[in-house]
Amino acid sequence: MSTEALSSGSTFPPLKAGTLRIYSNRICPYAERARLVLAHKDIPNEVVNIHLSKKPEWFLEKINPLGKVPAIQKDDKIVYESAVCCDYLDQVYPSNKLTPDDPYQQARDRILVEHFGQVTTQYYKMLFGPSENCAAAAETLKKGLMEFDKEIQKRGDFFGGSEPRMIDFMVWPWFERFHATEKLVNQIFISDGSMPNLTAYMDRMLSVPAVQKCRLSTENHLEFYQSVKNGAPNYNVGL
Ligand SMILES: N[C@@H](CCC(=O)N[C@@H](CS)C(=O)NCC(=O)O)C(=O)O
Repeated sequence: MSTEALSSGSTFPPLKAGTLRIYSNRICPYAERARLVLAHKDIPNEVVNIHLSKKPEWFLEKINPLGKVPAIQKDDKIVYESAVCCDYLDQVYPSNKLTPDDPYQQARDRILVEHFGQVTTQYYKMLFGPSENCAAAAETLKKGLMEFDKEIQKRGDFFGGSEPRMIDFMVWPWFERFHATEKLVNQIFISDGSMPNLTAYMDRMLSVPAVQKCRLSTENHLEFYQSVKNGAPNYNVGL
């Protein structure tokens, strides 16, 4: 169950022995990666949401000196950085394995995640950069996504092939936000029909149980981004 984000001045929520905890935030796409893995593998966990602009002091002191979500904790073991958390969870809870056994496929998937990093860079430039650069960033973003449209055509229904695998959960959170972003910045970069494989993929992902469990609606994302633009991010959106 997701609860309101804890802020500076809050006290550290006592740990329950043997319970896996995720430090998360309802709107963070990186945290969503780890929550998708937890949901897909049906790993019991407790969610502690962190207010990202008024972080609890204990979060930096005890959990992640980088101050970022996600982080996961079980007893005295703490792991952070989304890709590290996801790989760690996949190894420690091996049922419903998400990472390919074949080292070459594993390497290719990691390379694809690196390429996706360029897509997210353009995405944030478009969203939060100077408005005069927005159209150019949207155009570059679209070019980047075109490559993913070609890639999924080669790979199958999902980037993981016939079913969603780790690679899908690493990239999905941004796809989830694209329709809200198009409305917010008034730029079309995915809904113009030029990437039919990718838009079919987005529809398909919406019926994946882990995605259904973790996602926020387009309206929720829109509301959050608007709250950021207004200077008062609402990290409890949808609660
Ligand atoms: N490289 C990190 C990025 C995580 C990240 O940037 N999380 C954001 C929220 S979406 C955050 O915690 N921001 C707080 C901050 O940077 O101070 C990861 O993959 O986990």
